[in-house]
Amino acid sequence: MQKKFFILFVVATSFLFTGNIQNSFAEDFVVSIPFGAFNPELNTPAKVWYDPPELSIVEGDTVTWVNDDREGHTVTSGSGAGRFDWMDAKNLGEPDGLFDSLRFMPDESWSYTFEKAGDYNYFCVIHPWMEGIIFVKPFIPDYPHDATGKKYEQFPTFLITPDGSIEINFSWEPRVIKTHEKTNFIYRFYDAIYDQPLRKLEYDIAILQNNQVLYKDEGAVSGAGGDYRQWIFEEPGPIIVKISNIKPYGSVAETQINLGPDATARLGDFTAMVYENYEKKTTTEKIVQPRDTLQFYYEIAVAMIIVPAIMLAVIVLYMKGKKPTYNYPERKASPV
Ligand SMILES: [Cu+2]
Repeated sequence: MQKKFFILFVVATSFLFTGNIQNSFAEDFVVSIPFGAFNPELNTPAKVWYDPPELSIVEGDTVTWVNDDREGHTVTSGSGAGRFDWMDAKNLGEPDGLFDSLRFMPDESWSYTFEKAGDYNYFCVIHPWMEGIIFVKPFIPDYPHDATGKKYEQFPTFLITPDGSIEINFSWEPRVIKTHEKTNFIYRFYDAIYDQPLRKLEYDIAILQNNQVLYKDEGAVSGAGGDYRQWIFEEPGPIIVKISNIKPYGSVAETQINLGPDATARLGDFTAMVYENYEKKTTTEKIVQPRDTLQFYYEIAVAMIIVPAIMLAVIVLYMKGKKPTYNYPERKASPV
């Protein structure tokens, strides 16, 4: 049983970061080269030379150009001459080598799939005044998914540590992780045999992106019901959240499973993708990790004791200073 989990773990990990995110909702678009496109004077029925001349699509979408004209044309990436530059300066445009349909004849078509976000200018090398542009937006799945784009059918997602002892439930908010925006990673530990929540575990957590450790907390202690960590990513790209070295903290009498001292196989990796934030270009928010929160509360507690204590001391001293001194009249002993 344990071996099986370990194999599953190794297989699952080795599949990471091998493929690109697939846009399974990829769409097909058609751009017509209308009758008369060959004529720069526009004294033909053609109002534009590629129809539509501007098109917005998403990564993975395919555009098909259909030649509805009576002459051969090309769809060639690069900057065209423009109508007046061509007429006045005999500018022929400049291909950039990204894609080129070569000449295709009336009633023929040519397709191209745009895999990467960006703005793509194109033109016809035969009629360099013919220009168009394709705006390719990044594909962002609106469901929780791992770094390869594979959907988490269940979210929070979960895994069982290779030693078969602990189930880690893991999720994050918001579900689409973007740069310059706070992401909250939330996780809970359960014993994998009786499915009971585990409290007070000691563990290490690290957040990695592009082979760099962005955040690391060793010897963290989970609170009741689990724990969380916040992070703001500055760069887009796949991330791994590594939870490892899970150990009992103090006594774990609440559980029926026995967590031995060897924690080497008590770990789990979760992956996700960070996307470029097109609305927000800088980080303005601040994050406070639970550990810092505890520190913060500790400081508040200290302040709550020390501040009144000092005030009390000041008051006492003040009172002492003001204390009226009595001149006790000498008592004369009166004979009884
Ligand atoms: Cu042409």
